[in-house]
Amino acid sequence: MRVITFGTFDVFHVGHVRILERARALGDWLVVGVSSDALNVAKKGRPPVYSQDERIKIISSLKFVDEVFIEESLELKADYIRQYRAQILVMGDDWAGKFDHLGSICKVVYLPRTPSISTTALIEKIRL
Ligand code: C2G
Repeated sequence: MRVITFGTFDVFHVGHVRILERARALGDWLVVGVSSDALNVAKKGRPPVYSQDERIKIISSLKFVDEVFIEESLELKADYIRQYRAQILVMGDDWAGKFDHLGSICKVVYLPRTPSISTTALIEKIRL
């Protein structure tokens, strides 16, 4: 089964590792859409700490990731799912319910987030 997931994966941390590991375990091929710098500027008003090239390099180096591409728009999920022939879409449960409409083209699974860690919390901690 081919699994797809999406994310920014900025300031890479163990919560990111755990969702990717669990996503891969649902099938035997994991494709990861890494959000572009431009998408982050448009949606969050600032670029990520790590550039998209750095984020792509990190995600590509993981043993449980098979394929990586740049996610250029949040609205193109159905196209990416078809293009990469994914049978399962995995998202963290911070997105619960948001992608249920894609259930017509693939199985949609929301996995629990790892508690007590986030890019935002890490940035705050480093700043102190
Ligand atoms: N995550 C997690 N546990 C954490 C932090 C993050 O399981 N403590 C998961 C998120 O639920 C998400 C993935 O790690 O599935 C990547 O998180 P983000 O980089 O915050 O991704 P996000 O900005 O939510 O994705 O189409 C989605 C976009 O690409 C944006």
